Amino acid sequence: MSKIKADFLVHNAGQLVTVAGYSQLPKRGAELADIGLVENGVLAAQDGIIVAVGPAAQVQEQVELTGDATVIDAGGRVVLPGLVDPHTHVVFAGSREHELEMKIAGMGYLEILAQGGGILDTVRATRAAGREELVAAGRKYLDQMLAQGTTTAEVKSGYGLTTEDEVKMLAAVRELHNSHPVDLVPTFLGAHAIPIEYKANPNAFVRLVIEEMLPAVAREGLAEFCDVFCEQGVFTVEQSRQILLAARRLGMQPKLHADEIVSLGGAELAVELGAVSADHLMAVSAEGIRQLAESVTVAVILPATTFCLMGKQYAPARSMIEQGVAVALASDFNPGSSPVNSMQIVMGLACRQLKMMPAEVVSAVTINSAHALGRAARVGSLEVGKQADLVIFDALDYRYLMYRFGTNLALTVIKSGKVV
Ligand code: IZC
Ligand code: ZN
Repeated sequence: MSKIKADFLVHNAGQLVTVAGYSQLPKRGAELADIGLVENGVLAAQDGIIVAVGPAAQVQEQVELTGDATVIDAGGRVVLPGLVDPHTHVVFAGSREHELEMKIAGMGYLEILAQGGGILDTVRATRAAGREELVAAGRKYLDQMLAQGTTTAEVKSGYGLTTEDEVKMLAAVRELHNSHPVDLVPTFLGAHAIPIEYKANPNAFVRLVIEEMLPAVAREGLAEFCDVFCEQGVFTVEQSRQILLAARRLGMQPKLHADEIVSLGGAELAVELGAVSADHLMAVSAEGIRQLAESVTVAVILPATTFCLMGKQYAPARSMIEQGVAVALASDFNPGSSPVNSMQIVMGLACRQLKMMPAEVVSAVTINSAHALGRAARVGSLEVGKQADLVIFDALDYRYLMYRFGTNLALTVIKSGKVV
């Protein structure tokens, strides 16, 4: 029997968590706890693609190493698929630490925004920044994310709010995607806030998004998805529907900031449009949960946002899982509501605040988050044919990753079969 060539091998993984078997459809209910754990596992790759994975004896029999192969001893530790962060705003200028005092004093997120701060503060800084400045800032944050185990991340525009500045942001995302190891998935979020100059006429801004921004983004092929911040005082359900329908006509698939603070029916709209994901859902209705459970839409939950907003009400993850909603987790990294870019912190919060079990959390930050980005055929699990994106953690049991909190446990991050 001829052996499979491999130029990369990780062996002696005490727990090789493959999350295998769910590349076609996202996991629901009890499937979330099925994480394909292999004891004393080995993974082999060639040219960045996994060629063999499983128990040591089996894989070692199948593969033959090339002369220059990289061989890594995991030292009995935990190995997971590279983490997939399906909701971030990682490209922006400036920062908003001054909001911390306002929030401690009890001021709400939407109140800060209504006074021209919040997102609009970051819009001012981002408009003033050149593309190179955005790329430099984004690179720093992506370095931090990669070092903490994130190998694929979605990135939204939405701090430009003019055609030129939105295109500038997405061009920065493209430049980062082409020059940084983290794979980036671009989303157009021109409808992130009503800019000050359109405050008296929000519908004119919606027209600008539909008639000018979307065609410009589509022309350059700058975004795969389109998102809208559907929220009280931001964009209504009807405005969100119009924007996402127009985006879909131009080939951009819908995503939605849904029911984050006020229950407006965002989840229901996401389902109606067949959106790839409905994100936040802290204020989702019972009907919204019921509809999500019967849909293809992945519910992306962002517990670091609730934590940083000092919110009392987390998204009802347990109820969603029990009713059959496909649940994923993301950081929502942004300069306002979630200055958190560590998926490990999100994982710790998911156990403590969402009452998700550690195995469910593993699925929610790997294969289900890949589904929330339409990337499940390529990443999110350790299976033959997929990208060799994996992380060796300084842990002997995967539950230790959620048990510890706030320390980066990623020891070695491997992207497309290369240590980064
Ligand atoms: O900059 O505040 N929720 N958009 C919707 C955000 C948070 C990002 C921000
Ligand atoms: Zn967001």
